[in-house]
Amino acid sequence: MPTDKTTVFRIFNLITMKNNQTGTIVLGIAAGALVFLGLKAVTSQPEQAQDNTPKGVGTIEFSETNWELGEIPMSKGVNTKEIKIKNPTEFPVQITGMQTSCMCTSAQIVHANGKKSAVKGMVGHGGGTATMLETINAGEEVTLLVNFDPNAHGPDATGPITRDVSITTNNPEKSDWDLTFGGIVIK
Ligand SMILES: [Cu+2]
Repeated sequence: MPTDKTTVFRIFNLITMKNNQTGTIVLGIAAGALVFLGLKAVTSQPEQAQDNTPKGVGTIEFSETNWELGEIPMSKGVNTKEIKIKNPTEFPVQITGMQTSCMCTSAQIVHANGKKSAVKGMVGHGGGTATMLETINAGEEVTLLVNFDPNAHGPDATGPITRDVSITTNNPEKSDWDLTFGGIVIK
């Protein structure tokens, strides 16, 4: 029984010296490999490091920027209007700020998968800050919930109202968006 070492030795001899035919084939293969590697080195471009950083920033568009709620009965409580916000570009965009013009109005972004942003209201009146960081991916459409509470200003605060929702994005060409809605608060 040959040991492992003698087996290796025999194979070595076979490849190098003892068998001319095999040696020629091995040399041929080796030469072919060298030519192949040489050609590859000459013809292939140096590989660029993969860079997945988006080369731009997206923007947003709204299904509506101005709407009328009509009569808003106090008895029905908070009125919620759904607006669609879409990023039609191939780059993500970030909503960096959102606030409303009055403490009776709040706004929240809801993604299709159910993920919700913080609720934003009027800055400085218990509404916290406008700052947020909500990414709208390329091609993504989200829902903006705009909540108006007709009871927020007390039982006598009937009549016409106009409120604004302001949204800021990280798009330097068009960062600020304003939505306006109106209605008539009734008892
Ligand atoms: Cu108000």
